Amino acid sequence: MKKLAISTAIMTAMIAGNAFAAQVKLDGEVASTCEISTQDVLAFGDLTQIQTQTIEFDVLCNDYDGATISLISTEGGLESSDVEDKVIGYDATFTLGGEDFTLTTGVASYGQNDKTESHDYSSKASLMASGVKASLLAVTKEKAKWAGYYQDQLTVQITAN
Ligand SMILES: [Ca+2]
Ligand SMILES: [Ca+2]
Repeated sequence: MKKLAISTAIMTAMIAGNAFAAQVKLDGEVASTCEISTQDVLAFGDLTQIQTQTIEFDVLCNDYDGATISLISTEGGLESSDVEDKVIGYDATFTLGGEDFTLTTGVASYGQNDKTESHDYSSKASLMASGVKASLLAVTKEKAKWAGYYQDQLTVQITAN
C-alpha cells in the first residue's frame, strides 16, 4: 500500500508539470529480543557436605534501557521430600558484566515459597544487546543431616526495562 501511494504521488507531479512535494515516509524496525538461556544443570550431589556449583547463561536483550533480572526460588531452598518447607538453604549469586546480586534462601532452614531477588542491569544495556555470558554461583549453607531427596526450581527471568 505504501509503495502504491508514492508512485501515485510521482505520477501526479509529472502530469501537473509544476512544483510538487511528495512526502516520503522512511522507517525501519529492529525486533525486540530479550532472552536468557542455559544448557547447564545445577546438581549439588551429596548434601552432607557444603557444595558449590556454577552454571553459565547466554543473555541477549536489545532494549536501550537494559533489563531487570530476577532469581525466583520455588521452594526457597532445597526442600526435603519428607518435610514440607524444611530446606537446605543456598545462596545463588548471579553475575553479568562484573555486576552481581544474590538470592539468599533457607534462612533458619525454612523455605519461603517463591523467594525472589531482582537486579536492574540498565548499566549493562550495551553488553546485553551484543549478547553476553552470565554466571550463577550457588553454594549450600549447611550440611544436611536427614536422609531424603531435596529439590528446588530456580527461575532466572529477564524483563526488558
Ligand atoms: Ca525500554
Ligand atoms: Ca515449599
